[in-house]
Amino acid sequence: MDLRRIALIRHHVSRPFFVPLNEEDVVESPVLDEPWRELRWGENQMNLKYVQKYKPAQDDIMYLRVLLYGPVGAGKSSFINSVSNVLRGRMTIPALASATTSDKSFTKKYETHKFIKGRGSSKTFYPVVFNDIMGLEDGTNRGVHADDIKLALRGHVREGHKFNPVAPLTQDDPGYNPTPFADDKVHVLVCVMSANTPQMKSSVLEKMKSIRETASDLGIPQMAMMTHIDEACGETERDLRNVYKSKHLRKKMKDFSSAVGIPMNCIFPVKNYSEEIDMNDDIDALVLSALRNMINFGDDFIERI
Ligand SMILES: Nc1nc2c(ncn2[C@@H]2O[C@H](COP(=O)(O)OP(=O)(O)OP(=O)(O)O)[C@@H](O)[C@H]2O)c(=O)[nH]1
Ligand SMILES: [Mg+2]
Repeated sequence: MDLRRIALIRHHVSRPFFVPLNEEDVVESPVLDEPWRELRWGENQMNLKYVQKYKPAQDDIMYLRVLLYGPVGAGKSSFINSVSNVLRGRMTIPALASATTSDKSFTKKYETHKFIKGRGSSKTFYPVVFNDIMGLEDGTNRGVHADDIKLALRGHVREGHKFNPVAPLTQDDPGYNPTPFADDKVHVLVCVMSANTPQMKSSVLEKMKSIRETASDLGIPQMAMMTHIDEACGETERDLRNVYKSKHLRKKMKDFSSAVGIPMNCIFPVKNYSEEIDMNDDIDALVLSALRNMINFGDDFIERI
């Protein structure tokens, strides 16, 4: 065979093979190539130690108090359970969460959740406590009253107080604490919302706005958690480590940030323990990341008061 013919055959074989694509055939990937926020997935032990070693910056404050608020069914009670699981290293259920999501709040009382540290005679509590609260509902006279949350911020709501959506707490009520201690007051206000719901109702947003304004006046740091990230995005459901690569979740966080006015760097996505029966390192990593930041924000506030 002559050399010219061999060259021609080679040329033919190495020609790229193009398939014409219609525009609708080009599907954009739901995930980014690189995560937009770094999370060190393998460092759970380091973050857990950080939480275990934490002590509030002031001696007269035994407990850093975190108050969770947000729409009904967002996962407030479930987050308390998730934190408890991470701290105890096993499944626990300190806060009753609802089995289903409805438009009526499952949690009705003001309850402080403490987490046991150590065993036997060395048993104590972690110096971080969470207050679970009734959910915010759409419309007036439904769900927790925004004024009750404002009283809770100042420490005026007594343990076990049953919220009354129609009548907010008054000074004559037995549930009113006229003389709160420094650690009855709230040190971090955390808004919990689900990534798996459409836009929040305007009446709920209004209530959240007025609560945030009071917290700002009091100088209380605020952050938010976005739950249900597994249900809201298939890529995250498949692998939680895609959380900061998911375009959908990033957009959800941005929309939420502009709707409620909480900056992106104060919003943390989490997946709560909901149907699992065993512990999971990736769930723990997200819970610990949020928890560590809560402690830092709250402690900055404690230092200032
Ligand atoms: N898949 C999934 N389910 C969740 C998550 N967080 C909470 N849930 C489920 O959502 C439902 C509502 O959760 P709760 O923790 O009761 O919500 P809540 O904010 O305390 O609700 P109220 O007390 O009614 O205001 C429960 O069935 C939980 O199991 C999550 O991140 N992922
Ligand atoms: Mg609840």
